[in-house]
Amino acid sequence: MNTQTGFILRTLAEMPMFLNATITGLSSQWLTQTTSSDKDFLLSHVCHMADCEAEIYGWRIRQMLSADCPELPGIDPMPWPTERRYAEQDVTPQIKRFGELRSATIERLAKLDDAQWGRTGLRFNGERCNVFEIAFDAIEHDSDHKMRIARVLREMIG
Ligand code: NI
Repeated sequence: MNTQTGFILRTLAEMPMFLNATITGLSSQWLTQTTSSDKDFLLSHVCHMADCEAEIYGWRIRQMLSADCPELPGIDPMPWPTERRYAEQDVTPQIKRFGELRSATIERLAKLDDAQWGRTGLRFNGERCNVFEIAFDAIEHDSDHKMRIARVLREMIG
C-alpha cells in the first residue's frame, strides 16, 4: 500500500470515530434540536452519513469494482430526513450502521491494486470518474459534515 492509499484509508476511518466522540451519549433533546447554524439537527447528520455510505459512496465503489464503467445515478438526499423519519431514529444503531458500512468500504479499498483504484464509472452528468475519485468525494463529504456538526455543537453549548 502506498503512502497516498494509506492516507485515504486512515482519513476514511476518522468519520465514524468523530461521530462516536462528538455525538454518542447526547440527549435526544440535543440530537433533534435545530440551530441557526445548520438546517439539519445532529441525529439527521448521523442518519445521512449512514445512508450516503450505503447508497452513494460505498455503493458506487462496489459497482465500479464489479462492473465495467457502470452508470452511477445521481442521488438527492434532500427528502431523506422526512421520508426516512430521521428525527425518530435511535442514534447509537445509526452510528454503528455507519461504522460498519464505512469499515466494509475501507476493507474493500485496502485490497485494491493500482489498476483497481483506476476502475471507472459514469457520473449522472456523463463524466467518467474512478474509484480513487469516489473515495475522495467521500472524504470531502465527511469533512463538510464534520465542520457542520462542530458548528451545531458550538451553538448549542452557547
Ligand atoms: Ni451530505
